[in-house]
Amino acid sequence: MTSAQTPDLADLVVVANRLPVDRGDDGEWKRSPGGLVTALEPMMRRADGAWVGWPGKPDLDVEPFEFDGTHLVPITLTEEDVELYYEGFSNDTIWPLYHDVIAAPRYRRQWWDAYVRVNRRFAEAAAAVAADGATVWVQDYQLQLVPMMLRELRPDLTIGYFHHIPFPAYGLYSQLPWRRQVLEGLLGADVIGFQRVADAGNFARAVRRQLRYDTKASGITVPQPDGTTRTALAKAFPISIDAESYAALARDPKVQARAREIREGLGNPRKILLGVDRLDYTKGIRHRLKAFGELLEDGRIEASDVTLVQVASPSRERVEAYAQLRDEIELTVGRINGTYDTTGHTVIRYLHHGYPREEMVALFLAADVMLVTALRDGMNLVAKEYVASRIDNRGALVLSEFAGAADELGSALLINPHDIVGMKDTILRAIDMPGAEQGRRMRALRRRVFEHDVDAWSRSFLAALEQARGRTESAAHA
Ligand code: GDG
Repeated sequence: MTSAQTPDLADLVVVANRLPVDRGDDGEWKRSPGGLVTALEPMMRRADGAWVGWPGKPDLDVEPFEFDGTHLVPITLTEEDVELYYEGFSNDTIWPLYHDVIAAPRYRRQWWDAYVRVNRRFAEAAAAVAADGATVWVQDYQLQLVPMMLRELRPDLTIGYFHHIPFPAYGLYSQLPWRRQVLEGLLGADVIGFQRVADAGNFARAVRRQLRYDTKASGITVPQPDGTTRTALAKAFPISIDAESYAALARDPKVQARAREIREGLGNPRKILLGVDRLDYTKGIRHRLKAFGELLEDGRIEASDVTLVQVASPSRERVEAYAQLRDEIELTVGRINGTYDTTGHTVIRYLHHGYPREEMVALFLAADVMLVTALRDGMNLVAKEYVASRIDNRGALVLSEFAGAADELGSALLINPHDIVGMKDTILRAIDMPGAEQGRRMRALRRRVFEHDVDAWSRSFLAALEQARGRTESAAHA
């Protein structure tokens, strides 16, 4: 990970809220299962990189260490930082505001102060570990101020930022009391990546309206303190998955046997529907349950024929909106099951757990219909994971237009989850989809996901950063 002259400095630095590892109760570090880790792993190995992030537990103070060929730089967050910066500003202000205020964002000055303070801590750690002229790639909404802070500390760096969640329309964004500071923070990057073309457009519009900077195509002209200007690129780079690793799991005879076992365990219903989400109000789980419950009530699906498996993995449980959502979902599931279950059959198998990847793929293989009904979602990787796992070219994907994945996966059955009548019709269509149509659609979906996998994503982002470096260097020599 060293540059030629200066040991311990990295030429490529990733800065993310979380480190790519978790510490077990035994004190051992383990690679965390998250998508971003898988996404960046090949690139980190190629580049001998460093990764700056929080180790995931409050008040944990550990020295930098090597893990699997990557230099890890842990950032300590106190209990108070976690409450104000992470649960507060990141997940109770920015998250609901950027997901079109599905839940009401809360604006607290104390949370903002903590966000600034913690962003500075990340920026300083990244500045300390980056080699001369290094590339730094900042990840996501918890760290929107880091690009500008880093540029001020280290003007020699090439800085990228990727935004994993939506960027809202200006009419909503403008609610944010610190709307200028956040835009200025992001504009510290040379390349600002978004999931959808619409997100990049919303960002450019906010910049024009708030800061009055010129924007042309993807370029934003940013005035510099010395009176010159530089160009920041704001553009869509839709994230993806390691598609081949899902297909490989789906080919594993043990996973296939497990898929059969899951079906049998549910009493071999004619059709299995599946939802897999973090338990989050953006994912449209309540709307999905409403549509499913009404289909049973209307007699359009036969209770003994169908089971909906809903995995709702525990998430942000200390944030009030999440605790409330869990209560609502569990009440609804209980009501539907109480009405339609028999001693031998359940209509909704609700699972409030996280599962290993093998089990997720077995679930994908067992499911005839995958339901992705997000009210707003940056991308939604689950939709792509289902597609990558269907090596048999079977199954139907019902996908919300409000998930970024809808821009790429046009061969899915697209729905507006607010339109319960439309969603009910589409779920029925998915349940009854003929095999030939499943095959036609699934082949088209798979082609897209395999051609645009996560490696292609990180390569295209880094290529844009390299071009930005070229622009800066030629400007410096002009
Ligand atoms: C954010 C954006 C964007 C879930 N439960 C389990 C489990 N998962 C895995 C899924 C998937 C990942 O977690 C969730 O990714 P999503 O994309 O669906 O959603 P967010 O967590 O909201 O992610 C989103 C993403 O960032 C990337 O940019 O797509 O829009 O909101 O990989 O499979 N994995 C395992 N057990 C579980 O119980 N192993």
